[in-house]
Order: sequence, then structure tokens, then C-alpha cells
Amino acid sequence: MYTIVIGNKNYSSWSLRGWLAVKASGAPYEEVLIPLETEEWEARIGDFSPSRCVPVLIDGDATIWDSLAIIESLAERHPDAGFWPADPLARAHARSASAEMHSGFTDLRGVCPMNFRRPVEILPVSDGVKNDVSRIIALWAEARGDFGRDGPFLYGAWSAADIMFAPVVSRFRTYGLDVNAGALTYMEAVENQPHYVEWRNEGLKETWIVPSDEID
Ligand SMILES: N[C@@H](CCC(=O)N[C@@H](CS)C(=O)NCC(=O)O)C(=O)O
Repeated sequence: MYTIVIGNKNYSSWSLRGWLAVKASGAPYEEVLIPLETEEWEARIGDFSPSRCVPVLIDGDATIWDSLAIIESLAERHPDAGFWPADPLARAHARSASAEMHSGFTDLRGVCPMNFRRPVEILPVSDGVKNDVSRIIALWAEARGDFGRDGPFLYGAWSAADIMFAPVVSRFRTYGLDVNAGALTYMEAVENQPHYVEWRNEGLKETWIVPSDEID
């Protein structure tokens, strides 16, 4: 039984990745949700997270406190769960794409916080955000074109790379960012993935407000 520690489902994009990874493992888990920017957060996060960030996966005596580390640990523990594509070339591409997501796209992440509850409305954005969007669309197109023919996701079947980009799908939708038909088709596949749907529906019911993540 794993414990996954997360922040608000409406806002916490890194938590979404960690939680989707636990779901993809198929293993039983319990969830600890600590709302961001609350007194409860200040009081409790140190009990779980050495970095005071979420997500955190607790696996027996092991504490794993970063989304990509959680994915890698679960991929090791559940080799048949399909976290990474079987084909070595596809796997190398998927790992690179996931690492690029983990370390990059800072303009998009800074300007367009994940917020499922925000009414969908076009947000005028800077060239920096536009460059991030173009790069992501190119990366998605390459993955789908070269490795994703056997299914609707980046490498065909749902994988770690889709988990890493799931919050981006939400951001592209919420802020009406300019995407092409191929990207839209991929976004719709993610938006219909059952684990993503479950998280989004729970996020939509939350009532906590994080003012810095509310963009008009
Ligand atoms: N690199 C980390 C980033 C984790 C992160 O920044 N999480 C945010 C929530 S989405 C957080 O915990 N923010 C609270 C804080 O920084 O105090 C990962 O991949 O898990």
C-alpha cells in the first residue's frame, strides 16, 4: 500500500503527475491531501516532505519527494505497468521529453497556472509563453508521428510522458492557447483518460482558493 501526498487537485500540477503515476501502477494507495498555502499546509507538510513540496510517495521505509523520481521508482517496482515504451528509441525519446517537461517551459508554467475551475477564456500571452507552446506542440507531433501510431497517446499507450504533460493539456485548454489540430486530438485523448477525468472532477469540487494561481 502506497501513500501519495498531494496538494489541491484544482491547482497542484506536480501532484497530478505523482498521483497519475500511482494510478498507472495499479497498486493500492491511500491519499493525503494537504491544501497549499493554508495553516494546515504549514503545520503538516514537514511531517511528510523533506523539501516541503508535493507530491511525495511513501513506499514502506522509502520517501520519494519529486514527481519524476516517483515515476521512475514506480516504473522499477511495476515493470509491466507500461510507464516507459518498450522500444528503446521510443523510450529514449519519452525520457527526454519527460525530463524537458520537468526542467523547462518556465514561461508557460509561470504565466498559466493549472486551474481546472477557471472558466475557459483566451489569455493573451507573451512571446516566451508562445515559444513554450510551439516547442511542446512540435515535441508532441514528433512523438506521435514517430512512435505513437498504435494508440492515442504520445507513444501510443498511456505512459510516463503523458503523465508528465497532463497538466500542460489542462493549461492549454483553460487559457485557450493556440494549438493545431494534431495537438488538439492528443489533448482530447488525455482529457478522456479515466485517471485524468477522476482527478479533474475531484478538483472541480474543491473550494480552496490560491490567489496567486487565479489569473483573469
Ligand atoms: N520538482 C518538483 C516540484 C514540486 C513542486 O514545486 N510542488 C509544488 C506544488 S505543485 C509545491 O509543493 N509548492 C509548495 C511550495 O513550494 O511551498 C516535482 O517534480 O515534484
